[in-house]
Amino acid sequence: MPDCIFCKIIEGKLPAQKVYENKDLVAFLDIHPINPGHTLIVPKEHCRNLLDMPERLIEKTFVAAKKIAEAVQKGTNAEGINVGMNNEPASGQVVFHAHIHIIPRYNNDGLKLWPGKPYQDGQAREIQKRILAELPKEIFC
Ligand code: DGP
Repeated sequence: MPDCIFCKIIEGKLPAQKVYENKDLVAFLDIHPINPGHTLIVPKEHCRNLLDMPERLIEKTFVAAKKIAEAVQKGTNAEGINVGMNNEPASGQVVFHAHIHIIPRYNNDGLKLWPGKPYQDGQAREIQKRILAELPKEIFC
């Protein structure tokens, strides 16, 4: 994709602090880290986000993410790791080339988890029904 920052990093047209690379994906340090060592795992094939990724690539990317998360945790002496993907602007996605965030965390790093909010009466059952109606049956093989 000509205007994609991550495609340019993958092609070597923009610099990045890479920590891992194979034929399917690359991992490099996020330029605006939540904590030092915040790493992005990026499939080389241009996909918009998780919902656009073929399953074979999801498998490869998440298996690599687990291994890279272990290295990031050890290399930064982190006490925990957040692993996440933002999908679409409402969730915070700003770079529209799929990527997994690996974020080192510390017990006293001052970052709060997202606040939860309680369901209203009947709301959980209703949303459960709507999600079930959207799930393809073959997913439960
Ligand atoms: P997201 O909100 O999930 O789309 O996160 C995009 C992340 O990409 C954000 O944390 C900052 C990072 N980022 C943006 N541009 C660059 C860049 O040119 N180089 C690197 N290394 N990271 C970038």
